Amino acid sequence: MTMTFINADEGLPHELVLTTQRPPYGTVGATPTVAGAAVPVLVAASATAARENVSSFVARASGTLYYVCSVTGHAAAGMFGVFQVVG
Ligand SMILES: [Cu+2]
Repeated sequence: MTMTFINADEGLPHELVLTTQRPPYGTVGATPTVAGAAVPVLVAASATAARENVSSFVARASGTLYYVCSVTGHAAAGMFGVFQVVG
């Protein structure tokens, strides 16, 4: 799977990890548990350019993963979602 992560937020940096760790998350976010499915912190976008990272990983089993922003405080504030692997 190829994942494109875009930070279009001009005010804040963001990060993305995929994890099997369920919410709730503390101030430090979550630990990545899927090899290759972590995006380093993308700095805030400029007025003219979003920040982008493309990463690839192999989902080895079906199930529920969570995508989580691990910048301090972001996951605790609700910056996460669910990712279903089927097949
Ligand atoms: Cu964030």
